Amino acid sequence: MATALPLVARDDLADYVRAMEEDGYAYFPGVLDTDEIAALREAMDKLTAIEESYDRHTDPAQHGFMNKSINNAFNRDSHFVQYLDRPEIIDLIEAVHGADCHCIGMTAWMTGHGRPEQTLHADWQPLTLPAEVMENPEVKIPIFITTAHYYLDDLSEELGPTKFVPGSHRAGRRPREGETSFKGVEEQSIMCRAGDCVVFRCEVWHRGTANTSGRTRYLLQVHYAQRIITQKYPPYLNKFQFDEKILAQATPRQLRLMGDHVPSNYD
Ligand SMILES: O=C(O)CCC(=O)C(=O)O
Ligand SMILES: [Fe+2]
Repeated sequence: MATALPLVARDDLADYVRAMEEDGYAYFPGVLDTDEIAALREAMDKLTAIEESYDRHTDPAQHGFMNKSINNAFNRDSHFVQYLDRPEIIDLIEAVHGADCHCIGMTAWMTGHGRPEQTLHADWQPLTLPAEVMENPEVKIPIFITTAHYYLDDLSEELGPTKFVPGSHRAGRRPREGETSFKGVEEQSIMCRAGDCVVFRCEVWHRGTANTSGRTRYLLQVHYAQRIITQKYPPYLNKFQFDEKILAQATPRQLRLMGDHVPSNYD
């Protein structure tokens, strides 16, 4: 039987930062209320895939399961803009990436019945270092990229929870083929409730799992990074255009998160 990942709310921002350093992830219970969950699911349902923007919406008859993922949802419907800087979450993001950090992507992701198991992976491994270096407590790797997962369902094993190997960001490498644990700690399921948010750093070993539930899992992913790391807003070469109406409504902080920066290195 799969084990559930410990999900513990922290007392203050310093504790949340410590969780990112020690465990590689942090948990925020009940971020969205029932109405917000329903509104976000509805907004996700309304989105349509634009092939040029690398969106996907598969036909289950051909692909085996429904997979709808819409990139940069904040630019598609103003409803999503508030998820650039959701209170509490953004405080942690700015604390770990710096006050000039930005959003490198926002994906509205719906995965249907039949979605297969993913293999364990790190979303990005910025540095590969020997185990003896990583075991030195003085070695502190900056947090380069994080993802906030807003879960919009009560998770069950059937719906396909994300699995994490807690502490695996200290491996200094990606998981090897077939590896399911780090230092004796096995992968564990995020069995959270609709409206909860989990923030994790890019080096944490994790994976999506099979959806055998007969239902669709709704997940909003917001990716953040240190400013020096590029934003991923396809289509590229001048083809991505911000929606003027969305820019006109955005706050200065939301504009900065979309890329409205003051000059810095290399500018
Ligand atoms: O679907 C999930 O729960 C996680 C997916 C994931 O880690 C990925 O696609 O990189
Ligand atoms: Fe991933």
